[in-house]
Amino acid sequence: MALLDILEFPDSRLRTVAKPIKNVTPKIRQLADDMLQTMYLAPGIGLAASQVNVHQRLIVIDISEEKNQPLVMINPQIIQQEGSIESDEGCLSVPGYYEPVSRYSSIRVTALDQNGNPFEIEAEELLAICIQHELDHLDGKLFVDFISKTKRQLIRKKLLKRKKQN
Ligand code: GNR
Ligand code: NI
Repeated sequence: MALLDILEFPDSRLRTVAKPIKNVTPKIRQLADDMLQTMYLAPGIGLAASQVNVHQRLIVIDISEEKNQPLVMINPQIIQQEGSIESDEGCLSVPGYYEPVSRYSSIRVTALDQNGNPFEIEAEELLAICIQHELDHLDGKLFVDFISKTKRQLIRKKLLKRKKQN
């Protein structure tokens, strides 16, 4: 197990579009484990490989209270979507900031699990929000792309200033 460094906005590497995973190798399984450990420690409810500077289509999620329901999704794809829900979103790559974002309230998603087996899930509310947020990371998008330019630039300025102080 290993803890991974999380890239922070406005790091341009977060804008990389991740590539599909062709083979679910032991290395990919190790990456998923390391991402889960990194996510739990942060703490967060989701993490995309893009955030740890690995530009392959892998996300991990755990929205359970007990933090005992890890979900690994490789090459996730939304195949159905409906409704809308607005909620305050945060991001481990935009630490300390929360802004309202509108998402589909209900989605169906296909993916491969850590053994390379395909599965399909229906997700609603927080799980649906989290999957859409993580999928955006794989496409180089961040929740701050959906807020006003003024707010985004303020967040950018403050995060850069904080980074300098560290
Ligand atoms: O930990 C996280 N919380 C969260 C809250 C509302 C909407 C989305 C998220 S995902 C975030 C972790 C993260 O940055 N994943 O990419
Ligand atoms: Ni995020």
